[in-house]
Amino acid sequence: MPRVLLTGFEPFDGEAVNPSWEAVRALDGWRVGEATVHARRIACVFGQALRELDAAIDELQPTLVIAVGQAGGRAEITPERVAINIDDGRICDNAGCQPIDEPVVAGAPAAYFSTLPIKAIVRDLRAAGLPASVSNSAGTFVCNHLFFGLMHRLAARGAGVRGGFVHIPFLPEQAARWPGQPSMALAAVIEALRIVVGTSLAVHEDLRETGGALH
Ligand code: PCA
Repeated sequence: MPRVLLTGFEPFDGEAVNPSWEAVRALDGWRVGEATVHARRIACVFGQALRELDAAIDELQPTLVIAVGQAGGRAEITPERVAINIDDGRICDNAGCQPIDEPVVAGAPAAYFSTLPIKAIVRDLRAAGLPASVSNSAGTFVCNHLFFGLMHRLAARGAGVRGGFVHIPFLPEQAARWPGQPSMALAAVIEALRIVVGTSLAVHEDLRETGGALH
């Protein structure tokens, strides 16, 4: 039976929750067609995050891996297009470490593209009434680090396994502490991730939309 690995992060930067873990854990055990979703929580720590991801992939041998992270300040579900080979922490991770301008993997390519159908995902999210856009930067903190490590592993020995990263907004209770910040209700995020998984399983060749319609 095919397995889908969904990862979410532990809270970081003084927050009490991380919506990525709250949302993916709600989908643990979800059967979607032939596939079953497995949720794993990842530390918000450079290095350790990749070791935990590797262990989860070794254990589950998934056919699809979708990592999810919080992007405070964003108002939409944003599938990421590209992971870059740089760690440059604006803040410390949960182990207090702040790498500056270091490669995620020394000697690896500068970047990898997501192998999820990011534009089809945005199309399907919008059709379901959920705000979404393609993002062209996952930042340079632990989310990009995890995304890059995932794509590097899949490129090297993924055997056709597809993967990518999706950033999600704050939950309303987080945004309430930061007046003016956008947020999205947990139920909407969970619904969005169901669509992200379903579209990723169903669509193997992404749309070729031009004109910025899905950006
Ligand atoms: N968001 C952070 C790291 C963990 C998370 O959920 C990021 O965007 O890098």
